Amino acid sequence: MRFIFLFSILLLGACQTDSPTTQTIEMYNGAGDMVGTATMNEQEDGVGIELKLEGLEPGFHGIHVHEFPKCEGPDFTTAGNHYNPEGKEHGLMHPDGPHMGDLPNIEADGGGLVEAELMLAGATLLDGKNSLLNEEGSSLIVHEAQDDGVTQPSGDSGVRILCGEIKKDKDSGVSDESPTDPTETNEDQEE
Ligand SMILES: [Cu+2]
Ligand SMILES: [Zn+2]
Repeated sequence: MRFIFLFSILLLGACQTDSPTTQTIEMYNGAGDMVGTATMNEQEDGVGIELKLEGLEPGFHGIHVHEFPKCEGPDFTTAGNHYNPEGKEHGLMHPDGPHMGDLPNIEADGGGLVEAELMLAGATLLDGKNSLLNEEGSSLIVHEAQDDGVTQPSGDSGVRILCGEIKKDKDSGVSDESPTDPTETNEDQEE
């Protein structure tokens, strides 16, 4: 019993450090409201993404990692193109694809909620050619429509509606313009 207790403390401790192998991204809509999170985990074959979102239109939405860690609403064009370090074509069904940042569509339920686990094959949060944290980082973008998996350059997935910045040092780039968000209290200090 005591061992299990100690073990869970250790686990908790591991979650609280800002380890480069786990990172929680805050997702914002075009109006600047935080509408969910994406927790990225380093795994053997890539980066796992645990997604929790609210307030989406029910149905399918394209989602990709884009090349710059810059989410300026309302259109998020500052995030650049899809993350594509290997110079491939867009689309999970494209014969010369996909971009490393391409992900399967997510589906929002009737209440606009998304809970999904995705895998970004071949990517890493550690150092390396395919690191999501190269240069200054990258970003995670959700689109209005679904990604058809073949059309260039973005699967005909429509405008960008949500954006979250993936950065090496999350605290250094915090914008003063962001509205104060009650969910942004320091979770690290919670017990
Ligand atoms: Cu995209
Ligand atoms: Zn793409």
